[in-house]
Amino acid sequence: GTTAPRGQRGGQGLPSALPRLLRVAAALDVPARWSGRCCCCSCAPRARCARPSPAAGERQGRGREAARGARAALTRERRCTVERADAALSYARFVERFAFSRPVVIRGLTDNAAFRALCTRDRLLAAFGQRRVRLSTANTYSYRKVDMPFQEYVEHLLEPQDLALLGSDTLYFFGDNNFTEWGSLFQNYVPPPFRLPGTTSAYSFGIAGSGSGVPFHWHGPGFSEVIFGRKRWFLYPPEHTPEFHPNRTTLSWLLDTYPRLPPEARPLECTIRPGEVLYFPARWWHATLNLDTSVFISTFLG
Ligand SMILES: O=C(O)CCC(=O)C(=O)O
Repeated sequence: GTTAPRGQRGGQGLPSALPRLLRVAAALDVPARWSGRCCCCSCAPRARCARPSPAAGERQGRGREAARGARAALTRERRCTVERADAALSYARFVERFAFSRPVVIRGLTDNAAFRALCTRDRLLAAFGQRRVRLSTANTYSYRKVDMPFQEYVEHLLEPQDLALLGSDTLYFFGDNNFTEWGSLFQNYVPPPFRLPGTTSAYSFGIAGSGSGVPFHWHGPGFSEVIFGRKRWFLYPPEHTPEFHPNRTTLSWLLDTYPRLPPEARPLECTIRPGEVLYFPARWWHATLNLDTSVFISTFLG
């Protein structure tokens, strides 16, 4: 979507270059994986899961510790502090309680089983593999864009988040969609039925690896739905600017900053799964973390 107010720019190197070992595991309890490929270090093909060199010494120890932390962060589904509702939520109640004041996770609001069937890895590659997609860097102020064939993205870039990478060096496929070329797919998506007066809706579709996500930013209101995978959301009201670095990944924020936050400074948070949509009101700060390789779509109301 559109991004937040302009602010601090420029990278800050991570304190240590963590080894590639930090490719992190997805959780084991997910009903349907998108790729069908296992992506944890213990079962990845050897060549793709390099061990650090013995000379790496102390760095190796730190790396292992960080890898454990990352694995735990992606495996654990913490409690949901966002209000929940189900399909019985009326439009009047949605407007009165949520539309302009607080986020909500609604279960059963849409039925996207048919869309999900079109979004499997094989079907998307068969239909759109040769189409070019536009990737954005996964930082708060997404400036850099890279175009490449969808198949190349899936086969070479769709990997678990590397902890050593900054968000500004991580490419994320979300938004910037070509609605002409991909129209045959998007016309099968059933969006959440709730609209806000005077707004129209626009989709942003994406696919990203486990541990990836978008760091804190804000814009207009909208809905987010995962088609495959689980996505953890972190949200703050407009008056609470979160502590974060705009060029670092959500995963590094979760490992480094989140544990230091006193309870009153913690964000609202919730992990959404297929069959649930999350609504965020205008100007609410939000960051996302894909716990699995995920296929997802936002409906922006603007
Ligand atoms: O789904 C994501 O990872 C990013 C979603 C987001 O930030 C948005 O919809 O504004």
